[in-house]
Amino acid sequence: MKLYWSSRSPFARKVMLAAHELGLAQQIALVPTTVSVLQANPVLAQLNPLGQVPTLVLDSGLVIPDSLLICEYLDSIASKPGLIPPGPVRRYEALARHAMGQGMMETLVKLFGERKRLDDPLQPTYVAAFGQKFHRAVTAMNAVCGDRAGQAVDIGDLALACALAYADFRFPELSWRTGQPALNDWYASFAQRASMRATEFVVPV
Ligand SMILES: N[C@@H](CCC(=O)N[C@@H](CS)C(=O)NCC(=O)O)C(=O)O
Repeated sequence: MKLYWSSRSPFARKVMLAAHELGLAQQIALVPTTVSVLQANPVLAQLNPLGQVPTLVLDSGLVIPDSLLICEYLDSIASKPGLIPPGPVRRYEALARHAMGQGMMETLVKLFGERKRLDDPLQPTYVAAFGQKFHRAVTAMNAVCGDRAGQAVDIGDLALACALAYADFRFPELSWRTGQPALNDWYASFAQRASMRATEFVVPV
């Protein structure tokens, strides 16, 4: 299978984190792909009209867009699945944390886009609102991450780790650790995982 992927995309990193955690990384051929909201990548847009990374293309030709859907597919073919736990309680508890991490990533990606819109008089208002949204989510996750101690890694952990790693990568000035000791400890431990080390963000030279 082929993954249209960018070394700067937090959504693509989440997919590769899942692949490493599930022991499937060697089965995925990465296709480095440059995307822009303003200019569709012609090769990718043929496969996924949304023109977004990550996009997975199976050997059968089936195209799977969207990072959560791709993670769900990988979990379904793994010999030891479990990133999306079964049963209504654990499943939706994990997916709810995933939605929070995903929303944090989406907020930061929008914030990154705002840096390029310096001609817009509302730019500072958007920057402030996105920053506040991110900090509210960080505070909420600081309050619950202690419950993850000793639990098996799940999709919610992957999304949260990618969001915080992306904040460090693009927005160190947001200083998300300030006043969030539990989340700082949780992330410091999670960041030691082999999957995190194998999927570091990279800006191509
Ligand atoms: N909901 C999608 C979001 C993917 C996404 O926004 N990817 C960005 C890169 S970080 C992208 O492809 N942007 C180009 C575009 O939206 O046209 C997912 O989780 O996979």
